Amino acid sequence: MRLPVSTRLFLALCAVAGLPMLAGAAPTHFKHLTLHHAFARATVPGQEVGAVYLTIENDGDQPEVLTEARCTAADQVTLHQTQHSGDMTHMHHAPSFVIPAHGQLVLAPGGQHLMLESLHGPLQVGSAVELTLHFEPSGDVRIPVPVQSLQSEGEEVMPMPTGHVHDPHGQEGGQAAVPGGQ
Ligand SMILES: [Cu+2]
Repeated sequence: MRLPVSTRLFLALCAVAGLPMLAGAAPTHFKHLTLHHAFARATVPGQEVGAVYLTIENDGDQPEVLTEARCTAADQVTLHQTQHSGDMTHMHHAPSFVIPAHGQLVLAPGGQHLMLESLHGPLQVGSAVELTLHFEPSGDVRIPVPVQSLQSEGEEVMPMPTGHVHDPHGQEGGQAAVPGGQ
């Protein structure tokens, strides 16, 4: 059976887009919650704190509240909110994070995150830590969190697909050289 061109193209795109996902953790389904895109920032030796980011979706009819977190790699995990006022950025503790009914909570660089405090050692790219999240009312869920590099706070983490090179100058009808004038 021959697949239509559009289907074959779609499958090819999925294959390309799917590659980077192999490096990350699979989503975790827990009751009405789905936890995905979890990652921890790599740290350097001597660094006392680290950060974990993830997205939590709530398919339930009731809000869920993330009240507590624990991690195998640190003494303590706190819920943090980054705040920008003028050109100052600071973080403060948040007592809890709410995931609204049929909504989501995105923990991302520059915003809400989980702070790993008193790290037991450097978090190295390619390794993983184990995170336990406590939700009210659903209870505890444990997820693996891969360690990834992140150049700077607030920078989008975009895994580069391997084996696929996108030529920015290709396709679009060719780039006509603009005469420079004489
Ligand atoms: Cu923080």
